[in-house]
Amino acid sequence: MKTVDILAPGPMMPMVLEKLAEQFTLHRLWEMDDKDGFIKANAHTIRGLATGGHVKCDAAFMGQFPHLEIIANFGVGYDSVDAKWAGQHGLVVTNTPDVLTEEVADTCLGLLLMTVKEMPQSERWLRDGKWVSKGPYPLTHTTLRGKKIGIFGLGRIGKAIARRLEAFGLEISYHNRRRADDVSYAYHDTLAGLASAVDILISVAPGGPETHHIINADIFKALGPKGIFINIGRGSAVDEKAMVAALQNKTIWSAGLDVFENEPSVPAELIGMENIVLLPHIGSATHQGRDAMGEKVIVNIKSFVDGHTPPDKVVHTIF
Ligand code: NAP
Ligand code: 8YV
Repeated sequence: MKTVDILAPGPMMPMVLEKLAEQFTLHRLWEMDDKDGFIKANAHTIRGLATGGHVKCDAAFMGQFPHLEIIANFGVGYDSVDAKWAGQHGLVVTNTPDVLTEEVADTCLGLLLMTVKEMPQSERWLRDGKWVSKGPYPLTHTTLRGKKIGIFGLGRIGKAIARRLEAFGLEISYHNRRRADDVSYAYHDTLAGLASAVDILISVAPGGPETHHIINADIFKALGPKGIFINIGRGSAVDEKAMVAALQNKTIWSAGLDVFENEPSVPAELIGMENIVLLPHIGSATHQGRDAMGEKVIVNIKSFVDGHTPPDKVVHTIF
């Protein structure tokens, strides 16, 4: 008998919804006409939320459910969940780490190469017939050779990116709040220090209040006029207006961006820039990667309901 009520506030992968519905009583809030009415009538039955990237699970939302115990997030980044509030109120938050690490690192390397080697631009040149009408694509403005790379957020994905960059023969340094004891890359105790020491800054740091707009005008100034900024972490970590200005004024040279502040909206100024590369948040976007993430959502909820500590309980909720 299905005895545990799980609420999905927004759409999720069909596979996740199907498996949840097999094991639990699943409520699909986003499909309901009278969402407030449903919550008023049923809030006391809900024990778990299954949620994904763009649905805000803040205190006001979670606080409506008096018997809520677990929030299972689809995504390693759980910045849309107020995990601190959840922890303070005895709720467990889980995420989907590890299974997407190598996938996202692959995407990051692709984005880096596309940006530095102007691959989308040169492909457009070919498709537009310019190879025939104008001749070869112009030599690229820059190269990866001899470049110093800084990684902001040297965690699981950051280290997977760094391992790939080592094979490229590039010098790596990083900034985290704490020095990582399992790497020998140069550590900078400030983000500004890292930005001023490198040619290319890669952000793979989480979103949330601690990193909000941490990459601002000062950081772009420190990166400098030949600098390239790659973001595969979270758009909210960047002051997007400052980044647009830095690109327009040539405070930095270029950027490769997989994530944005108000997805899926991307500022028109960025869309109009020929010399930057924009991807629609595809870091983990393969069937294999997303299926593995979906499995984790199910396993985390099931394990919690069965009375265990879920394997991916996030650290914010451990006091
Ligand atoms: P992780 O292992 O937790 O790594 C995060 C790293 O960031 C840690 O090394 C942490 O080190 C550092 N960090 C956290 N807060 C910081 C702060 N305020 N200042 C400086 N450093 C800070 O996480 P992960 O699995 O690598 O994932 C990282 C992020 O990538 C996710 O949170 C998500 O936002 C993003 N992501 C994006 C995609 C995509 O599709 N584009 C896919 C997956 C993940 P300290 O604790 O020492 O500071
Ligand atoms: C997903 C991500 O695209 O895991 C993350 O933190 O950013 C991506 O893997 C996203 O979470 C799906 O909503």
